[in-house]
Amino acid sequence: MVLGALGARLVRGAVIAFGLGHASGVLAAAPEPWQLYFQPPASPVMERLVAFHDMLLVIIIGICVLVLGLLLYVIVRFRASRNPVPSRTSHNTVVEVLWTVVPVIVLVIIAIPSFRLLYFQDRTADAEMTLKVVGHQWYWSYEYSDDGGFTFDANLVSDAEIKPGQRRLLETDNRVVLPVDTNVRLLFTSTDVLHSWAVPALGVKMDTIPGKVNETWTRITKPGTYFGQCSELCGVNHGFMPVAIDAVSKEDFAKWVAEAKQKFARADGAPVEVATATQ
Ligand SMILES: [Cu+2]
Repeated sequence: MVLGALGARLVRGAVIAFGLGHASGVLAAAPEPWQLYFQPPASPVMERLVAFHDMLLVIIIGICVLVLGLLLYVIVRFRASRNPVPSRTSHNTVVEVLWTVVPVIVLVIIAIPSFRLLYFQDRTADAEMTLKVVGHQWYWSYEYSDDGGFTFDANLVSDAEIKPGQRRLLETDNRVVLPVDTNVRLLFTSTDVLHSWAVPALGVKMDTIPGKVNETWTRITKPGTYFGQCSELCGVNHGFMPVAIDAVSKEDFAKWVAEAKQKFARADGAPVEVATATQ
């Protein structure tokens, strides 16, 4: 147990020591060269995912050490030179019960927090706003469904257009903007094929499926920029439909919404139609 916790801490220490993580005040959560471990968590779900991962790491290391120890013991203690006449033992009821019951107990120990986390990720009872994510070949569109709502597309910034300081293959022409410390209901669908909207720092990875609406939620705990990518093979440009999210204060978000309503208004002034799951 101690070894496992130490291992997890060592890995995390290395991540921070080599400047691969951002210990506090997340500015940009994105994959880094030679990164180990997760991006710094920025939502309650991701915090719990990391804690669950660390717990599993402890259990896995414990099992590996135990099995390796038993193997080494058997190899040394029962080697041919020491046992010229081998034992003919074929059954031992106590040992057989133990190696059945102990793994079952370990699996139950893992299953309980695992199911709790699955239900925690599932949805939030008190969503303060809704963001609908629609997958297309090969870009995302976003619908802010509250207050009349507006919608826009987010396309990859190509290599030809990328500016210094921007992240290649992760930058989009329009970023998603979300307020921090707000329960956001996330709805997902697609107009063509399966995609998957994945943002590691938020612990969100959800398939977008034509004709179906999936739901999860997030609550971003730190202002900053969060990057993600499509994580379901969806065609030739699968690798070129990133996600870029700006998490801002509630006041800044209200300002952005006012601007976005103008910027993304329909030419005829009609309210933006919210796409249905079946197009
Ligand atoms: Cu895709």
